Amino acid sequence: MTNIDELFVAIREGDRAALARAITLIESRRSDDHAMRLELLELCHTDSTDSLRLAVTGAPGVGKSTLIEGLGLNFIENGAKVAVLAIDPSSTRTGGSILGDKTRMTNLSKNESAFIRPSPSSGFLGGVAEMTRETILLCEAAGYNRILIETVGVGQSESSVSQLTDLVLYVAISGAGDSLQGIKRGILETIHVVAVNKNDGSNERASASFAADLRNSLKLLKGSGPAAEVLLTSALTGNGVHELAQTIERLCHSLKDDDSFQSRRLDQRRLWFDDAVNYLLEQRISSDPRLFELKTALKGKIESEGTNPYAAALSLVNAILGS
Ligand SMILES: Nc1nc2c(ncn2[C@@H]2O[C@H](COP(=O)(O)OP(=O)(O)O)[C@@H](O)[C@H]2O)c(=O)[nH]1
Ligand SMILES: [Mg+2]
Repeated sequence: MTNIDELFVAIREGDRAALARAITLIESRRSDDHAMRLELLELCHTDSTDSLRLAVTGAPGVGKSTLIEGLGLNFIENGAKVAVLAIDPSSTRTGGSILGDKTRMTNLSKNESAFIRPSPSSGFLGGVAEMTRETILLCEAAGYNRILIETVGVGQSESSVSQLTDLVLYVAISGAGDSLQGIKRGILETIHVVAVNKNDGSNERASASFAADLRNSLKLLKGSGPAAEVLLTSALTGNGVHELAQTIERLCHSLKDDDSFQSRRLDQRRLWFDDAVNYLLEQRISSDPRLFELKTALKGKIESEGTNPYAAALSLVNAILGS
């Protein structure tokens, strides 16, 4: 039996093993851990406003992890504490990417001021978001003030990660078909900074013209608002990484100077509430065989008997309320 108060004190004191244990507790999702989880979250409740939550997204292999190592070390040089959460939806299947991510960040992982947590997404709907929100709060309670969240830029993960973060960094490379057309529109609008990475060796010319194209397209797309900034980086040589870190810090400051930072966080807290209600209702249903059977039966009726979905939902909700 874990003593949550003791665990929390250890987290606050910067004990990384304690933080790792707490995250494991959050991720376990065992129903008998439910009370402990809640207790832990209550303790971490205060939303840290001196932190920056940065999403780092982009296709596999573009250099996100390598760039995070460089960015993280830059932030640390400026006095920050850096937590890296790598969420890879594909890693539950292959297991490979997570190992890859770790080896790309050897210097960062050796640094006293860094905490790296590769997390396979647990696979259930909304799982990435739910677990990550709680993990962010734990890291902030432990004093980490630069939270970098790496996700693979495919599928749903990147749009949900923008709902958990203050800024979104998109990592792209020239060629490889990774043009603007390849980026889904809804995602493009959530991006604050683009790093055109692998700007080294024979790639340099193509990178520069790709970056220019991106700047033009992003300007058109944004209309009157500020367009996402495009920077050239080489995570391998380190060129441009310091400038990228500075740009991110500058954007962070300007967001905090007006209301947008706080209002975005508030929107995210509202969304968390909605997601949590849905999640808890789902849990209630799946932990009660009678409700679970009713739900399955109602779904069957929608398919086979043409039952009205609204009416079916109403009878399920009534059954939950009456149970
Ligand atoms: N030439 C070059 N290679 C890079 C650069 N950044 C990363 N790589 C290499 O690209 C591969 C994938 O990098 P990784 O950081 O794991 O990409 P991720 O899948 O986006 O996290 C590795 O072999 C890196 O060494 C860069 O700026 N230039
Ligand atoms: Mg990676």
